[in-house]
Amino acid sequence: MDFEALKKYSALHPKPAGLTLQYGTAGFRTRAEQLDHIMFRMGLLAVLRSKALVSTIGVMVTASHNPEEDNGVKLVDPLGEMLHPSWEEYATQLANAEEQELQKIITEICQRAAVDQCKDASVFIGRDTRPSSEKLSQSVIDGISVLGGQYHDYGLVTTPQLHYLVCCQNTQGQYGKATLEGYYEKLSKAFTELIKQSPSSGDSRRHLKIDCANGIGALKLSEMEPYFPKEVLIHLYNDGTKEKLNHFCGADFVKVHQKPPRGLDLKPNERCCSFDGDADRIVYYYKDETGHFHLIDGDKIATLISIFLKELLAKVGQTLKLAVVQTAYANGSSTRYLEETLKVPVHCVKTGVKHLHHKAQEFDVGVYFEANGHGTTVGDAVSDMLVIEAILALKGLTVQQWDAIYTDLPNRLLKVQVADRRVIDTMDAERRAVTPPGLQEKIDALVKKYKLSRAFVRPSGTEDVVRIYTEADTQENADALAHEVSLAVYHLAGGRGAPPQPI
Ligand code: 16G
Ligand code: MG
Repeated sequence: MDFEALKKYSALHPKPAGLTLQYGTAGFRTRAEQLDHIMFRMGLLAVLRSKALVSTIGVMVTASHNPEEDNGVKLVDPLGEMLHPSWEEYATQLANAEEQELQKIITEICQRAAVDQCKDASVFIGRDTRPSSEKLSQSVIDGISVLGGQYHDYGLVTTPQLHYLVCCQNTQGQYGKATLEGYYEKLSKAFTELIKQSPSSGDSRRHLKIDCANGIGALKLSEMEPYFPKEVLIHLYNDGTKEKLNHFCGADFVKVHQKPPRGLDLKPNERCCSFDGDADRIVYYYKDETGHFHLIDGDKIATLISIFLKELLAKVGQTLKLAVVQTAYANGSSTRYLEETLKVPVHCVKTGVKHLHHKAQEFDVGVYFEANGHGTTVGDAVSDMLVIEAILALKGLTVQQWDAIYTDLPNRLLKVQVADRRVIDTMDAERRAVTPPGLQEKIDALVKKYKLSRAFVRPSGTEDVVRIYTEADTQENADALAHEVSLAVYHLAGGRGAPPQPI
């Protein structure tokens, strides 16, 4: 390795003094102006990972649903999966090293991870539409180049497209062609085959309104449109030409606020969906005749897909093992429906796609979704949308009928600022708090006061806050319980600022 060049180039990507960042649930994420050195260093790390596995590695520059001013970066492993957790620690070490320590840290990683420095390195790069993304991806390229790695810059792509491209490359094309055209062809071919079998095909066109969060999804869906079968008509909103990314729109906004995005004119009973800023999340929704908004989240998407797959397996007389993987945020009604009515085993794991993905791999057919709309492959809003549209067409279901499969329990999500969120440690897939002492006992006592209730708290992996989730028989009770739990967190876990106010 040319450590002189490393010294020279790392000085061009200086680390702001005193800044420490963690490789979190989905990589590094913070204000864009703090990330230049991180990008350069993740270029370095991608080269090391590529040499260690003798495979192509992906680097995606995006901050997903965060505000436009933020940015972030995550690494993609050879089969299009999230970076293996054993390397997250190396990422954090490299990110936080002082400039003069970089050489030492790289040498250490090479030793600990048995990196053969003589191997070639190959990295695929992609980025979202944020104004800061292009320059930041150049810094990734500097990091790759300084360690002698080869790269292919795919430019503007969705996060799942980069995952796909990396997987194709490492399976020598078995998974598909490592081009965007290959991605569009693969998905639309599968979709066309499926929808051909639907009873209504030919006589009616399916309309779908899509809120693209003013992000990359709009660009890529327009590119893909010519590949769609003529039965499907998509209408794109929030395409990024007028408004800011994720601003009052996108899957996260719709899920958190339980209301339609700005910029999409919602007519009664029309089927609509929202992507997030890098198009790896999707939620559906509609408005009924009385103007009432109905959210169809990741749990209901998982349920629809499971019903379909279960019927399919029964039809072909297969005894393959089907299971659904959820997190603690899954609505209690969805879990009950899946287990008791559909009789499909459900597993609960920690928040974050990598945990769900890992668990799902234990079954012949594993369906996984987070309530927030991340699911199936590494979460691909486009492929998820296509599978949903195909299933609805095949089963002849309207959006209202889909929604009526079960009724969500009223719920509330809150966050509380504390001095150090690490004082909260959890177990049982984040459903119980082990520390601070007394907190779980207090939550248990509060939960007992309400019907059909449930509550848990966990430190966020992406923001400096503690998250609180509650469910109960009525919205008033879910809100009251959430408020009481937030007070308990505030008092027992070192709350900062003014105490939480009732909702
Ligand atoms: C990240 C995760 C997402 C998770 C969220 C939780 C991926 C690709 N993304 O966005 O799955 O739901 O973090 O955020 O894994 P939190 O820890 O702040 O609640
Ligand atoms: Mg995302």
